Amino acid sequence: MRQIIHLDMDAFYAAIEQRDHPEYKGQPVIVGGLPNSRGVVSTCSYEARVFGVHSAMPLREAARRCPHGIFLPVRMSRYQEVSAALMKILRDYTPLVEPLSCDEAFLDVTGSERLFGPAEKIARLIVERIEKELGLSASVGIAPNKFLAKVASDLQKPKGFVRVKAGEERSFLAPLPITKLWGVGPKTAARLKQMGLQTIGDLQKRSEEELRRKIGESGEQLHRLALGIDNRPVLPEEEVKSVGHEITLPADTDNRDYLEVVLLGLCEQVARRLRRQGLVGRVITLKIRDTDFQTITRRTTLYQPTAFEEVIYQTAHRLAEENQWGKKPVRLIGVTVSGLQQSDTGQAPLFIEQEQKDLRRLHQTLDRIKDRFGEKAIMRGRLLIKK
Ligand code: TTP
Ligand code: MG
Repeated sequence: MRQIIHLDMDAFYAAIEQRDHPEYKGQPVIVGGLPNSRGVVSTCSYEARVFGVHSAMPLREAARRCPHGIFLPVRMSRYQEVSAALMKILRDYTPLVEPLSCDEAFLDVTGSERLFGPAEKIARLIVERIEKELGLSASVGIAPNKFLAKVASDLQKPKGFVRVKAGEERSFLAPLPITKLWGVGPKTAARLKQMGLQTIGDLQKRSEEELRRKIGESGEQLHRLALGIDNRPVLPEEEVKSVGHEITLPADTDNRDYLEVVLLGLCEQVARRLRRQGLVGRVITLKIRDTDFQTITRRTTLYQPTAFEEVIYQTAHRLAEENQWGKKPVRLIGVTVSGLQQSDTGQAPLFIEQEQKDLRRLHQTLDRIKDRFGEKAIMRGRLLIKK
C-alpha cells in the first residue's frame, strides 16, 4: 500500500509577509498591490478571508470588502526563496517529491517508513520543521494515493491534518461535493447536476457504463476517482525547471487584437518546445510589462499538465484579462510553463477525451511538418490574417 502525503502551505504569500512583519500577525493582509491599483489579489491571510476576499479578486473589490486591510505588493523573489527552503525540507524525507506549485507538493513516503516511522509521523515531523524553521504553517493530507491526499489536505485548512486510511476511501469521499473531483470543471459539474448528482457518494452509486454513456470517455475516470482509485505515481521534478519565452514588442501598444496574436505566438513556441522535449507542465505564468516598466507576473496551476498551446493560451489569456492588460500600452509579454514532468512516463493523464487525442495527433503532424519545412510552413489562420 502506497503512502502519499500532499502538503500545501496556508495563505503562503500572506503568511510570509506576516512572518517578516510581526506587526501584521492577526491582521487582514492582502497581497497583490495597493488597494486602488489595477490587478488582482494574489492571496490573503485567513483574517481577510472572513470578509470574502480571495485570490484573483480585483484589488478594488478587495478594498471595498475589507477597507481596513493591509495591502502589500508581491515580493516574488522572497516567496521563491522560502519555497526553495520548503522543498529542501521535504526532500529530507524522500527523494520522491513532486512540487505542484511554489507552496504545494506530493511526497511518496512509502519507502521512507523504515527510516522515519509511519507516514503520519513523517507528516508531523515535516509540519513541525516548517513551523520551527520557516515560521509558517502548512496543511497536509495523507492517503494511499495522490487524489485522496490532495482532497484531504484541503479539508481542514489552515493547519489541516487529515488522514485517509486504506479501506476508507469511499466513505471519506461520499459526503463531499462532486466539484472536489479532480478535473470536474463548471461544465462537467453542470452536466452531473443535471443527472441529479450532488455529492461524490451520489456518483459512487452510478455504474461506470452509465457515466460513460452520459458524459463520454472521462466518465470512466470520474467513476474511478469517485471510488478513490488513482494509480498515478509521484514524479520528482525534471531537471529542466521551466520552459518559457518572452518578447519585447517593437513598439508599446494597447491594441488588444495585436497583443492576443503575440500571446498566441508565444504560447505556440512554448508548447512546441515542451513537446519537443517530451515534457508537459502544470503551472502557467504570464508576465506583462507596461510602458512605465511596471511588471506583473501571474500564475495559475492546471489540474492536468499540458503541452497544448490551446490550453496554455486559454490560461494565459484569462490571467491577462483578469489583470486588465492593455489598459496601459504593453512593452513586453512573457509566457512560462513550469511544474514539468515527462509526458511519456506511461502515466495516463486523468482525462484523455477523444478531443485531446485528436489534438495530440494534430500537433504531432504540425510539428513534423515544421521540422521539415521550417517555422513558417504552417501558421495559424489567426497569425496569418493579422500579419
Ligand atoms: P494557494 O495554495 O492556492 O493559496 P494560499 O497558500 O495563499 O492559501 P491556502 O491556505 O488556501 O492554500 O496558492 C499559493 C500561492 O500562490 C499564494 O499564496 C499566492 C499564489 N497565487 C497567486 O498568485 N494567484 C492565484 O490566483 C492563486 C490561487 C495563488
Ligand atoms: Mg497554499
